Amino acid sequence: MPSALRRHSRDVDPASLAASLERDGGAIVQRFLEPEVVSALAEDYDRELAAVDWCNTKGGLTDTFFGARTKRLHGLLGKSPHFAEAVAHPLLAALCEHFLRPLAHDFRVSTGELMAIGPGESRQALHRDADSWFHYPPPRPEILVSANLALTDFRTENGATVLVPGSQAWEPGRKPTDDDALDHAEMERGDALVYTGNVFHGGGRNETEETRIGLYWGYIPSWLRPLENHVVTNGLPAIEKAPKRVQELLDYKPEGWDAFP
Ligand SMILES: O=C(O)CCC(=O)C(=O)O
Repeated sequence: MPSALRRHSRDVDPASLAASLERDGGAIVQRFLEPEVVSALAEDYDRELAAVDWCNTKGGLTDTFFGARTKRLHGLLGKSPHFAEAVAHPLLAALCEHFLRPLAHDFRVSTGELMAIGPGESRQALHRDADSWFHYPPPRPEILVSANLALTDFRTENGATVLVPGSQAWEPGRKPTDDDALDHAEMERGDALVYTGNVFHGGGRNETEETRIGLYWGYIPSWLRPLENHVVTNGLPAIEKAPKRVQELLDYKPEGWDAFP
């Protein structure tokens, strides 16, 4: 059983990257985006993060899954136009071709979520993101290809994402136990963890005084409904300014939005 995620450079052959995801369910790509784009994203989202409280998506109520000391943002294109560069990343397009093209004619972004894990946050329960479509349980093909871009360094101590390599291929019903090897996706700012919807993972425990910030987004076959309605969360002007392929990936079609404020 593999226990450590492979690390690739940004110029990796997409077939090798796909092979790492087939083996482990995830891999790290170093310097995934240009440092200037990473800085611009971090600056735009820092401003938005400062304006919300911990556990903001649950109205401040303590929630062990969403995290009592975690902030989450959606509508990420409306908050930073640079999100378009993340969404259109060629390596993710190649992974979608590998995992999703056999299932559908095209792909869509399901949701984008900025996840800021604050000091004192505990480890999130290990889960599979593809279980968001719980009416489509395992055994199922990979229906979700995701990235978590490090906007701060990710370390074991500050809440780096925890992943159970190989668990994407487990038999239906098997759940992680203390005997299963965990990998902490330690990354430098600008690296990205890319992973599939069937692999068990979760946010890590943050024992430091820093906030760990990850920019998550994921792609699904175009026939599956996205978790986020991107026009509603981002606003029409942000979508209309985006490149055509990004509009398609965000499930935007020009018809019918005239009445939307
Ligand atoms: O923030 C992370 O590292 C992962 C969080 C996660 O998997 C989730 O909230 O679903």
